Amino acid sequence: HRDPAGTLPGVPVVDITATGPGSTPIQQVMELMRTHGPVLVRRLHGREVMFVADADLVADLADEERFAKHVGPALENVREFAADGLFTAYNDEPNWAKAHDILMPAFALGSMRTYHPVMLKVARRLIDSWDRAARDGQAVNVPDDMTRMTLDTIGLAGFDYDFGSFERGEPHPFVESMVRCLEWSMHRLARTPGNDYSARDAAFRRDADHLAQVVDDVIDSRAGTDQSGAEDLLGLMLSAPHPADGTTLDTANIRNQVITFLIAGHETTSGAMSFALYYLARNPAVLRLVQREADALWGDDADPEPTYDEIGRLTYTRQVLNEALRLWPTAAAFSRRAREDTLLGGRIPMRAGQAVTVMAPMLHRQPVWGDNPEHFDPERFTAEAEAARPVHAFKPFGTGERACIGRQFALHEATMLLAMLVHRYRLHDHADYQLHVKETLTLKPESFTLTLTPRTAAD
Ligand code: MNH
Repeated sequence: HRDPAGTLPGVPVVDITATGPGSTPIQQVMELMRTHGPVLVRRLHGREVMFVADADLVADLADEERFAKHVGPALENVREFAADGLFTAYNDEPNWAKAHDILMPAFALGSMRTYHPVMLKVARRLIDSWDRAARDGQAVNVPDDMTRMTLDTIGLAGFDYDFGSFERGEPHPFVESMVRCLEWSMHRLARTPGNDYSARDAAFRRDADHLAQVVDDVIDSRAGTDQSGAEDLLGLMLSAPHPADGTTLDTANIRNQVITFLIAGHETTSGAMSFALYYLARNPAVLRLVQREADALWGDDADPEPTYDEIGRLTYTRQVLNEALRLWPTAAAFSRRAREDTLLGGRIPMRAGQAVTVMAPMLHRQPVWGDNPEHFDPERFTAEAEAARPVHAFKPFGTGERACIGRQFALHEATMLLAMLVHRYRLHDHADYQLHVKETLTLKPESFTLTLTPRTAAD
């Protein structure tokens, strides 16, 4: 156990027991950091967590020799339904390295070529749905539709399973159960010792069982068929032998991986695209530049067929996504543990096993980002600007060997969709939307809606 936090040199301790973390714990820590600075200890019912956003400290935490991923209390809760899936596995759990080695080839940049046609097919489902809304003068719910799109994409690209989300008025039941499971994981952190939470836990069990059921359905629809030619994620999991020992993943672990990919593969990407559209709707000059980039590729072709290579040329669109992920990194926090007794940043003593949580939204607002960090400006992500900035100042995908495996997947999917949308529609912030960030472990602009009109050659 560590010394009382008060003895850490220069690190303020903030006790939030009186109010609790509420329904927006990430934004609460952001506020605390605005008051107390980018390193603090938050105390809740005597439980302490150190939060860090200081750029030098985060750079130090990226040192894989001295620090590693920590499965913190939030991820311990997610383990209740994702167990030893890649995201929530402990570093030394054998299934982490095994699944990582088997699945890495499926996420190499070149593999995105394989997923491109599926991503395009699902992007067209979204566009069909938005065309109908535009024709009927109906508003679209941006985060709901982005979630439909990303869930269908990971389902089809990963597992050849069709959630058919655009044929449903309500979100797919998998999404509803998943959101409640994530909320349970988040709210469980705020529990007051001694209170009775058995009803909530029972409801959680029902939702977790439902997730498991959907996953069994996904797997069963493939079982018994020859997997040797299947190169999607499920095909690899069912058939690929581990390069080192020749064994495949066991059934229980495959279930955990499928749940993990269905969740990690869609929830954060949909939030990222939603925030990007929010900023585009509010920044007409930026929107113009994204449109110009798309127009340069597709002119006034009303129904372009974007190629894989074209997506790589949408560099400004990619900058817009990065800038949206800077202000609202949708997986906002990740934790690191000391491998040995060490001094964090040369000044904060940490014992072996002790952990800190990196708050990416505040890291992304530190002085290395200039004196107006709240300002949305994709110019921060030109190649020159990136080269001039410390490499660890931007961490929306975590760090080190446990960083996001799906980064290229997310960026390809999101870049293509954004470019297709701005090429096709004018976006109208018809409700004068005031940003309200909803937290369900991940972040989304709640109830953000737009109305759309088709672009004409003149605009
Ligand atoms: Mn993703 C890990 C953010 C898209 C699958 N992801 C992480 C981590 C962050 C993250 C942060 C590290 C967490 C930690 O250190 O505890 N991920 C994102 C964001 C997006 C995203 C912001 C979209 C934008 N992730 C995706 C997609 C997939 C995916 C898409 C799958 C198709 N992510 C993962 C998996 C891990 C992960 C799997 C765990 C990797 C590992 O630990 O081996």
